[in-house]
Amino acid sequence: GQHLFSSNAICRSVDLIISSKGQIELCNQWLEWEATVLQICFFFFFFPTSLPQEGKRNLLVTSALPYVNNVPHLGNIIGCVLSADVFSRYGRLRDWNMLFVCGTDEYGTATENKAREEGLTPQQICDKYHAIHSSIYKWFQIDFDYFGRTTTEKQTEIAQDIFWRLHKHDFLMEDTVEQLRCESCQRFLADRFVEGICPHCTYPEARGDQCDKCGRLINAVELREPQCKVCRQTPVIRSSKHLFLDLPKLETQLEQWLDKSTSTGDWTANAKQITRSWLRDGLKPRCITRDLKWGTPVPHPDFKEKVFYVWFDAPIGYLSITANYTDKWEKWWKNPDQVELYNFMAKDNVPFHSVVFPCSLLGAQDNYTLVGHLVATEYLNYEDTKFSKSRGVGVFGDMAKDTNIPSDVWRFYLLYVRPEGQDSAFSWADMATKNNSELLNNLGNFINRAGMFVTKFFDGCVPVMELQQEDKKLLALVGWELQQYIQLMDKVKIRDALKHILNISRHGNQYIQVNEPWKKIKGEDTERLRAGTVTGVSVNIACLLSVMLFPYMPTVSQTIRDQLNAPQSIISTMLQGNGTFVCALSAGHRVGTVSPLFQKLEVDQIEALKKRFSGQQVFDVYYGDKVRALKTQKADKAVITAEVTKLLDLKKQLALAEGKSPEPAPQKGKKK
Ligand SMILES: *[C@@H]1O[C@H](CO)[C@@H](O)[C@H](O)[C@H]1NC(C)=O
Ligand SMILES: *[C@@H]1O[C@H](CO)[C@@H](O)[C@H](O)[C@H]1NC(C)=O
Ligand SMILES: *[C@@H]1O[C@H](CO)[C@@H](O)[C@H](O)[C@H]1NC(C)=O
Ligand SMILES: *[C@@H]1O[C@H](CO)[C@@H](O)[C@H](O)[C@H]1NC(C)=O
Ligand SMILES: CC(=O)N[C@H]1CO[C@H](CO)[C@@H](O)[C@@H]1O
Repeated sequence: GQHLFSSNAICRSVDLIISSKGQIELCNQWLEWEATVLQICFFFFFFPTSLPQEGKRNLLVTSALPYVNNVPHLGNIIGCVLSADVFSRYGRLRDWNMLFVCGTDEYGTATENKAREEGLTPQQICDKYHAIHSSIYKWFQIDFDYFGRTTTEKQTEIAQDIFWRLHKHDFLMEDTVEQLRCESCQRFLADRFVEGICPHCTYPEARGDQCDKCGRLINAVELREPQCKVCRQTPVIRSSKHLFLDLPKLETQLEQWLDKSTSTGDWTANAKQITRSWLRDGLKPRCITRDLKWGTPVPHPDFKEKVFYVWFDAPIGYLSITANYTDKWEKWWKNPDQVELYNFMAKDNVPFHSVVFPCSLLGAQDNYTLVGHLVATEYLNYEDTKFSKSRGVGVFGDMAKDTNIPSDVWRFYLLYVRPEGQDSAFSWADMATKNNSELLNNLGNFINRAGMFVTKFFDGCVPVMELQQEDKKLLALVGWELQQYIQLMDKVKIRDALKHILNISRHGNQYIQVNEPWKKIKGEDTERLRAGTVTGVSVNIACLLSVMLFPYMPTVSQTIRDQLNAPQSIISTMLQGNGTFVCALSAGHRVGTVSPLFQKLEVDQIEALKKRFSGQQVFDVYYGDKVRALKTQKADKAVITAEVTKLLDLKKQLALAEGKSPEPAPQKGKKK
């Protein structure tokens, strides 16, 4: 039968009791061999193969394109880029051929507006925020093959090509739309630039797309007493001709393809359910054009003044970003037989990836690679409330590094509470507990003890192992956990798989506790041999853990491998079998300098952080409400201005008291 692990792998050297001289020779052999492996790895890591290969699993991984003018918060990071990063790192461990692309989504009204606010051009805004995004993801060690942007020539070229193909195959239709136009600003108003009285609940500050009070969707022209948000003038209704994608005409084809994709691929339950409910309601034609300037121009002569609407344009960004990475991008995107496409996102993005974008590609009829695996997270809350872009509640990507908590620890905790299957919450107290109990006392403690025993009791060389029943039992357990990990990771159950890593070190700690190698080392020869076996087994498990941790905590993984002086090759070989335990550190292998991996997160430190990140929230909510109330009562402008000034002043004081440079709260962004 198939064994969970091959017990003879770890005890290859069981019957070879090597003299101390022999051990040293073995160490030297290892070193030479490692040098060669290092060179080979160097070659592969720095000149990555970027094209699909015959006979390999070729995985194209995307994470939803973050909107450029927001600073992403922790919820955004775990939902898209971090989850995709863990999976693509795992894919490399499995020796699959991976391409991981992402980039900033840069067109649209929100950018135009931000540019106006900051007195810059839209392109300058994009440049500025693209750099902010890049640096945040770099700090979080998100290892994209390419992080691009949508404001490129490739985007125009590919979006227009798809447009003309849809046009040629008769999947576009024209219709007239009534829109609000502000005559004094000389432009059509996007939904979020109009405010007025909600036609349903009479809330006075409803937006053009939705009412914040009653939550109902609104058509901007239905608002009572609409106002342009920029100049406060009353807009007029104008009709304008637009192009629509004929989704009803593509529905049958879409359903056929969905049946196949959802039954053979890994679609999360929420992705399937959201998609089903869209189809159940029947598809309606969707407008793909907008009266804006900042966008991909519509090439049709009758629609010269218009650009593509972002939902049509943005997913095409995956293709154009790949095109900016390699001229042979079509080998990834027009290769449905060889390439498997994984899309990562938060659940609000599902319909665009499961219905709308696939329809664009199906209608364009150019043999595109369609999504085979759709991985959607639920929402991550902040403490017991919601992350709020507009109110600045929660931790945003650029603040994480100011906490002095290492990026690996952030990654660990976010992945530990990943909203996989249900909503979850980020909590400071819980983060401290997990930091101290799981990372420090469990994982870190086991790996550190294993390494320290080798250093202290065996002069830094892995001792000879003679496996007994108890050791084999442990290895069977470890092999089982490893196999669960592989099966879960293959299915993108990132959070569940992490628990198996922690359980391996839990088993390891118990094993050390029961066998007490620190006592046995002082005993008779048989006792000393026993201490050696326990140490050798433990340090090999630590080595396995360093590989299993690589997707989650890349720096810690590297630190462990450095400390154990483990061959670099284990990263690309250890998980290729499925659940086979490999003895990477044979008797005689010399380890490096071993030191603790983690530090304790102290209670007062956590309390201070918690206070710091909720301070802004308190001020914003309190004073924000006050200002809004005054506005509603139509208070004197001077009174409102005074309150706003006070709010800004208080925030500045707060920031100074916390030793930060005062910065404006991150702005609310578009919902995608
Ligand atoms: C896209 O590629 C072109 C040419 O390779 C390069 O000049 C440009 O900077 C790239 N653009 C982005 C946004 O990376
Ligand atoms: C689509 O691409 C695949 C390669 O992935 C190829 O085998 C197939 O013939 C192509 N189909 C069409 C209709 O071009
Ligand atoms: C891991 O170990 C804990 C504690 O022993 C146990 O409660 C849990 O069920 C285990 N988890 C998995 C995924 O095996
Ligand atoms: C394990 O590998 C064998 C072949 O090496 C394969 O047949 C089997 O399906 C794999 N099992 C899992 C659970 O991946
Ligand atoms: C165990 C662990 O990861 N500890 C981390 C907790 O947070 C502190 C920051 O204060 C880090 O230095 C530790 O590494």
